[in-house]
Amino acid sequence: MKKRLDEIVEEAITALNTFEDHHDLMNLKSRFVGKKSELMGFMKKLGSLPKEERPIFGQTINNAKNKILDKFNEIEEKLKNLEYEKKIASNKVDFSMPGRPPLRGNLHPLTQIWREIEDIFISMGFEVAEGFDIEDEFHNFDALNTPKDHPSRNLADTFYIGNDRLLRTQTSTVQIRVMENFEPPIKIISPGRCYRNDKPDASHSPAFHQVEALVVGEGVTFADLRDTLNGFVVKMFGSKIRSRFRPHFFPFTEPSAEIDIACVNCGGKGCNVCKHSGWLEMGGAGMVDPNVLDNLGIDSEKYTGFAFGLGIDRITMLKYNIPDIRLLFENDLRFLKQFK
Ligand code: 2NM
Repeated sequence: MKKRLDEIVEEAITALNTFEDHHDLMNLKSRFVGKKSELMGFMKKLGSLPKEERPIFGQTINNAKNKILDKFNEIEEKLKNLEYEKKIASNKVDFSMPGRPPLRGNLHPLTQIWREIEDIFISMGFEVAEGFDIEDEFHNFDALNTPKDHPSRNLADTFYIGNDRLLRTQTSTVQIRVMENFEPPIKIISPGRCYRNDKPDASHSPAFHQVEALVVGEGVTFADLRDTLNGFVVKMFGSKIRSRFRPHFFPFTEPSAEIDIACVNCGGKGCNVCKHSGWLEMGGAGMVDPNVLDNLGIDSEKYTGFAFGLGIDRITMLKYNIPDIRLLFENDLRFLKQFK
């Protein structure tokens, strides 16, 4: 029987080596190790052997069966690889196809404009200074020459959080801190978030963004203020956009002015965006009040300075034609995705 088993293994391996296709392979498997195979026939005869001979014969049959199955598995594996290669050859899998690109986000439109503003002022020789959103009355009001009874100090206008702490209403606080700590010449901008107790509507948000500029040095004049602002407006909105000053009052500057730029939508002819005036309000400016300088230990006989403040939200809305400031704070992805 052992001899016959060796013959069967030999036959099976020879047959498996010459298989034609997968169907063929399955037939061979059934012929050599299936229920009706000669090999399994030996298995059935085991029972008629003397008890002590059964284990050794069983083992021999199993060894033969395993040899055949090993060969079968090896061939089946080869066949699978072959089919895979055929598939590739017939272009069903195209490895040259580009992968699916991962979704990419974009910076918030405010952040984009914020950075653009910084870049413009940096190119004009300014440094960027940032401070704290939570401030005290000295830096937000007293140092800015704001009278104790000024309406902007009112609870209805300013968010107080107790114990001489409030949310800054403008980033001048940063400029006060720079003047406290550094000698002129000073040439900084301070972009940042500010807070005022305003009821939200299309053009107001209780949290908003401002960039203020401060230049202090010997012989700094209103003409420098004009040229600096003009330079910024031209770089931000293009050379055709004109700007103008209107006389105004601020406690911290003298003289003071409000800044308008020609409507970026209609070029000054008059449209809905500029409410048919041809001009858009952009912020305020002025020569730093000598009182402010002296209170911070800067000799106002020797030094003069100018300052201005612009709304980053407003600039962003004008650049991107955004009709409502609240869109900038809602973080609706359908809105934000448009600024790629
Ligand atoms: C504005 C308008 C005008 C301003 C003044 C100062 C400081 F600290 F020098 F006094 N910083 N910023 C200023 C002047 C801000 O915002 C509309």
